[in-house]
Amino acid sequence: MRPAPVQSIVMDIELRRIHLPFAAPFHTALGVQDNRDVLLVAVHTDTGTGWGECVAMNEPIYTSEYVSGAHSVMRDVLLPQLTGSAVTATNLGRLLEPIQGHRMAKAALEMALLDVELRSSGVSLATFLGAATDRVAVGVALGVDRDVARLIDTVRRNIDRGYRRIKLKIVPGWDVEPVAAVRRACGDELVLQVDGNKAYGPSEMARLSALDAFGLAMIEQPFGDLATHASFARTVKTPICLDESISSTEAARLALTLGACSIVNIKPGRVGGYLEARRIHDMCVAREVPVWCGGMFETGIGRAGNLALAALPGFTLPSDISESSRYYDEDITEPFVLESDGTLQVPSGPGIGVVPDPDRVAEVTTSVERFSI
Ligand code: NPG
Repeated sequence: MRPAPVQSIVMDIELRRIHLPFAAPFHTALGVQDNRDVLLVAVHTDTGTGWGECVAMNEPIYTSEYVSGAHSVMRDVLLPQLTGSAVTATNLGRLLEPIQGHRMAKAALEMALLDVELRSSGVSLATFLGAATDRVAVGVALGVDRDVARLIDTVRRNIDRGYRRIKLKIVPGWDVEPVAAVRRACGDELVLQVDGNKAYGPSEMARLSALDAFGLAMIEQPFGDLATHASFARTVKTPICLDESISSTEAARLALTLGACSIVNIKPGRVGGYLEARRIHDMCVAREVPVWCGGMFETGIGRAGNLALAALPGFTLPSDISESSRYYDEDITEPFVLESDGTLQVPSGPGIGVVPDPDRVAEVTTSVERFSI
């Protein structure tokens, strides 16, 4: 049986913005990212403090959510909605039900509540969610690099580092050629997949079908809508995975029913939290659909939570949970370091199993507000 978290009395909620530069810029169809402006949520209760991370990006380029919007909806709508209620991780969804969307903001709040409640019960998030392992196989996502020789070099370095699979970002005009070159240079053994981040239109289907020749593990979200993916999936043998389109269990069920994908990327922030992420996992397991955990350049806080989720038995494909140094020279928690077998250790301590370093957090903080609810 899955353990239930102990309820804590919420005293106040801290909204903290931090600014972290990336170790190197990251190019995708969505543009170039070279830093993250992160919203952290700390829930202070009678039993201690819990931390959550909002994965909304600096700009509304991945989905409509973005960090300043998440901060504002949290302060002006979500927290006032909770005023006067005995809020817990389990009743949060119901309390916030009248508020449409804003899943990344809701997820951050849920994560902080889960952390503090599980901490006071001495249970890890991994155990609470139903983890089947203490190590998670991980891959790495590589940005668009239009210099093929340098791209191959980067792929080789990451294989040598131990990553279990390589995901290449693609954009129209930079897809078949780099994939062919990497496959040729690195051999058939390499587990390789691509991610289009919705950058393609239906007229590019025929061109994308050429990717079938390279034995890819999957093609991830080339288009924006389910119907186009469903017709594409009927013409290619490479499995299709969806990311941006999967906003909830119902969205995932519809995508699978329509044949728009046969693999699901689960990002807890995108779907409104770890509890909904687990529901999607359970639904996919029941349908024998493999899942993996996507990444949003998380700090150690989000990375810890994602490792707990990715330890569930349906996560049979390597997740986008790179080691911390891939994105940050200095994180706000102890860094996650890749094991030689291409896995990361699932935190086993209570709650999310990591705590931010107060000095490091103070160093990168740009604002802090505290609210009583
Ligand atoms: O490892 O955390 C990571 C990043 C993985 O490439 C990654 N994320 O589409 O999944 C994605 C992509 C991304 C997210 C790109 C948000 C841009 C914004």
